[in-house]
Amino acid sequence: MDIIFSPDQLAHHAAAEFNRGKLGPSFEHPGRAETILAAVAASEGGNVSPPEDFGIGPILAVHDRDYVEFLRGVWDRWQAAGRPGDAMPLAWPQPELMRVRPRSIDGELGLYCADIGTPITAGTWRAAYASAQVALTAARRVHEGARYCFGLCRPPGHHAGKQMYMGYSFLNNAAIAAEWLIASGHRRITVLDVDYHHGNGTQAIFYDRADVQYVSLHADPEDAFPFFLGRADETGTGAGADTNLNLPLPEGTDWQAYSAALDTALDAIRAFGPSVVVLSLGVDTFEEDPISRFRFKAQDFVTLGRQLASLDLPMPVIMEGGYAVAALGANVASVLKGLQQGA
Ligand code: Q9C
Ligand code: ZN
Repeated sequence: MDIIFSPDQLAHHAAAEFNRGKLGPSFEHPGRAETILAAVAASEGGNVSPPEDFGIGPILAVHDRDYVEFLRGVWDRWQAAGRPGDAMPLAWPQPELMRVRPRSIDGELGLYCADIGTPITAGTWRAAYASAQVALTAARRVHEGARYCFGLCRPPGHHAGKQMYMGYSFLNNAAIAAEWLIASGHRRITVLDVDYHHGNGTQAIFYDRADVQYVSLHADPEDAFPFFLGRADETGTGAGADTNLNLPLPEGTDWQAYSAALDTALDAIRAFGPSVVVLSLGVDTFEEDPISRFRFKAQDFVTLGRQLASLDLPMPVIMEGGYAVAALGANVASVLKGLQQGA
């Protein structure tokens, strides 16, 4: 399977992150991409290509222009203000406040940011832009006939909304790829999200769309990030009624329980009848993941790949989360192996 990756993606590097009330090293760091790249290049025979540059157009097909311009320029403005650390908001416009754009950079950050775990750094825009181009390139490879292509996206994307960043995500790589595939002539697309966390951004972007189905298996948001979206009764709206399927699962879910829910997900995808499936692949379902609470064993990732292959559909594979760095590359390589072995 071909692998798409750009060294620009290493440019985002948050100095620190709040975890359980304590400032510590960031879980989402450049070493994740490096270890995945080493493992998949070894197991897939070294077919690594840089992304093509699709420009800003396909990004603006998903994200609002003011948000994209904010992301592109915020670091320079933060620097010009003489700030010594990474860029983070000081306040957020909850519903009892007004959603207005203040002159203050601290306030403007709160307009677009939704959590305290996603600092912006000098290289954030460069990395997020490259990550989106990686997803687009993987989508194009599949559109042009490849069965699978691995887009080694980093930073991840599935928490990013049209005008919102959170959960280590700035641009929604999977949504950008899916929208590009629709624009390229596909009439029905599914985004299948197997990251531990609900892909709130992807769901929201396509919630009223009849042509893009979103299907997600994830930790129940009653207990887990992103908390405020991802429940089973969120099924889509308007023209998109019944095109959204959330399968929240309890903490401690192992492969056996997951596999049963995955059968439900795959049946829903077959019923929808897409011509391509964009896979949002997170391996933070692993039992040793430091911020997650499922119990996948290493070998379960091969089985996951094989079960996904039973869809018998072309699939750009878009990297999302996974933070157990020692096993991260092997777990991703296992999914790709299982996909190619087939059901
Ligand atoms: N500070 C993805 O897997 N919560 N994002 C972290 C520890 C945010 C995960 C809690 C988790 C976001 C793409
Ligand atoms: Zn995740």
